[in-house]
Amino acid sequence: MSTNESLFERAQRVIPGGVNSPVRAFRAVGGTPRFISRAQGAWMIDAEGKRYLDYIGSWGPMILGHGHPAVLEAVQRAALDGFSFGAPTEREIELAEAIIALVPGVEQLRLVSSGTEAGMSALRLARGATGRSTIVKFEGCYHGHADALLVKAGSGLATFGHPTSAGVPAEVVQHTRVLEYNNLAQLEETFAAQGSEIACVMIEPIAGNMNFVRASVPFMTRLRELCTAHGTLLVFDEVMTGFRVALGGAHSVYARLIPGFQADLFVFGKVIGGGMPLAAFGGPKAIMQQLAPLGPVYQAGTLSGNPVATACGLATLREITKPGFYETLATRTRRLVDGLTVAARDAGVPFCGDCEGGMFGFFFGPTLPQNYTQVLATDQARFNRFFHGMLSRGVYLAPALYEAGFVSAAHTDADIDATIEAAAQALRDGA
Ligand code: KE4
Repeated sequence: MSTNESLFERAQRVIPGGVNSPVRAFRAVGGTPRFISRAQGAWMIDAEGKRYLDYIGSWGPMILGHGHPAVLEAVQRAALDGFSFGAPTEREIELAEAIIALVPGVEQLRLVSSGTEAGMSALRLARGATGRSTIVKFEGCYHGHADALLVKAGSGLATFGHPTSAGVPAEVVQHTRVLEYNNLAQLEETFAAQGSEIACVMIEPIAGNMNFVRASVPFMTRLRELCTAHGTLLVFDEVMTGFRVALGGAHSVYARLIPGFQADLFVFGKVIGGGMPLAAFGGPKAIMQQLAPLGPVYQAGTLSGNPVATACGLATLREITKPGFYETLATRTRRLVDGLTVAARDAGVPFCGDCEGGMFGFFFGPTLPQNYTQVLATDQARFNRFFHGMLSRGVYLAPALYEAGFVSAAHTDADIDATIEAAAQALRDGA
């Protein structure tokens, strides 16, 4: 039987870093990645037959758990009718209608194959619709690997962003401003200086790419006001939070906290594909009709709206729209975070956690970070020890401090209890 080590050695000979997406290589936490053979419900089984309670859920999509019978049946049936046609299908209409019915402010949407593609397309659309080039993002937020979004803050607000990746020419990110998340002063300063040039502000409303950091209500309120005052589009990147933190995504959380709140464009992914390659971007008809073939903003994709992926997404949406789904999921996720908090307190370890719906995060430090710099200041070494302490006890958490965690509908109360017990043991043992 192959072991994870032997598979990793073999993988590294033919795939850069042995993985098809960097975070899977365990480089942030060290050690050998687990090569997963199969998964069922809340569990993943690796190549050595070891079982893990899965809190990655494919980084969000597997909200129902693995192998949900209704989803499996829908995918099998769709596959028998054909994998891909390169022509429109009714199911794409059904999925678009289902998403539009759940997200106020989305009148039309386009289906694509990844969150990166959705974010990149939304960005191009915002620029095309406003005729402006400057965009704003926030440090610690990740919107996929489109060139213009692989950028870190310049030395000053007015200066250009600097690429975070080789291969991205400086001129490609010269119109990207990177601000500090939750920093009202920087927001005011940037809009005062450049408001009329800003096409859009793209934000993760709950930032799951720096573990779990919420945009404060004052910050989000002011961001909306400034975008409105300057004709800038507010783009909610809900690839991770959409249909994960609530049926209405993070937008419904902020719409409840901020009367009349409404983002302009939305980016979705992960849950809406149910684990298949499917993402989307959407917004008001007047903006969306700027897209080819109607308007001047080009965007396309061979497998966009793929018939098997849309079957998977629709079957997933049917399950998560059932009464009580999110109440149960949120209660279980909250119990997990509260349990971890008590376990850390009993072990005398500085710890704090947060969650919304089926998404959670935690830090080894006294208070919840409000921005990327504060995330960096938490105890990463202890995070890494804790990760391995849990992995060795059969609990698979995110293999990086900068990632969020996910609970599925397949996680039982017994699974949550077992996870909390594993944490208590790991922390007692010095994780
Ligand atoms: P994809 O291109 O990976 O489908 O989506 C990009 C993306 C866009 N926006 C947000 C808010 C995202 O979280 C992501 C992707 N999330 C990462 C997890 N941090 C995917 C995991 C990976 O890169 O392997």
